[in-house]
Amino acid sequence: MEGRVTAVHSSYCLVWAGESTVRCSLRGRLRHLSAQVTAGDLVRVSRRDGEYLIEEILPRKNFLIRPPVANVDLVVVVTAVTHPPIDLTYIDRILVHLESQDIDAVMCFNKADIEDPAEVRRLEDIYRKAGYDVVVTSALSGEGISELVGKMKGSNVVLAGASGVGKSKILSAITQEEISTGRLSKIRRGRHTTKGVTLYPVQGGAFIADTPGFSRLNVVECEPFTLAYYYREMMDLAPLCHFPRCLHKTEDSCAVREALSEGRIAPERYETYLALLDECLEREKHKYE
Ligand SMILES: Nc1nc2c(ncn2[C@@H]2O[C@H](COP(=O)(O)OP(=O)(O)OP(=O)(O)O)[C@@H](O)[C@H]2O)c(=O)[nH]1
Ligand SMILES: [Mg+2]
Ligand SMILES: [Zn+2]
Repeated sequence: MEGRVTAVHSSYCLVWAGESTVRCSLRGRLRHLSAQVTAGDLVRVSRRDGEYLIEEILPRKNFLIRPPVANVDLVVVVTAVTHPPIDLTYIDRILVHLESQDIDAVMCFNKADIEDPAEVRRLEDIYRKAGYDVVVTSALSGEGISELVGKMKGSNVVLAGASGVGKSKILSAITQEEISTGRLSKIRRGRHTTKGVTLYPVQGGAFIADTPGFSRLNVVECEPFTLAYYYREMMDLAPLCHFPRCLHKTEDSCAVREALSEGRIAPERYETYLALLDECLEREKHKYE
């Protein structure tokens, strides 16, 4: 039978096999797999002497490094507006990484119950215009939670975003599981009962994983001229620029800057593009030192 790995412990894995979770051993010749198997993996499982064994890890369609989850269909990028203050470069760094891995993303503006609705709408518009699906939620009041679940059907979903934006709270609103929030989640994380991430089954065949907010994310690792191809609103324009390796910075006949001046690209997105571009250029410079 086939199933999806939902958690990895040091000597066994939990595998969701259709309608329940089974505990699968990694013994004998399979022991070497314990280093490789990750939450999200699709596996073939056999039953011998009443015990489940993982026979094979099926080929992965992708692999997210931070957090380590295999076969991700959708990442929900969660943010607040002022609690904590939104960091557009942090968000766009995640979105660029996901575009480069060909993983779909949805933007989620959480804490709608305490944020200024006008400001939420302004930020919503920026990401809608950029080509992203957006949902506004309050994990506290429940607003938008069923809409978010509706976007998840059948998918392997990861919640990502800065610390304190409400990822764990959203997960518990979705799964009705008692998952500690705030200070408690940190204590929980320190215990290391599971290696890496735990996936929770959700109605409709979906899975969802919580992750801790990362204070540092990897620098964008792409050639400078390819960065615009990871901005949804720029990817179709970049090939129209006069220079084939246009950086959309100061070059003449630049389709991206033209779209910016005509209001088709949000200045906020262009600003994070320039910030991430500088990182790419910096990296390139050191590559040849
Ligand atoms: N008012 C309000 N507070 C919320 C909402 N969602 C979460 N919070 C609160 O915000 C704080 C942080 O929530 P968490 O769910 O722990 O945030 P997190 O994103 O999981 O943070 P890390 O695990 O550190 O990455 C907690 O005190 C929550 O109760 C919301 O929709 N509205
Ligand atoms: Mg959390
Ligand atoms: Zn250009």
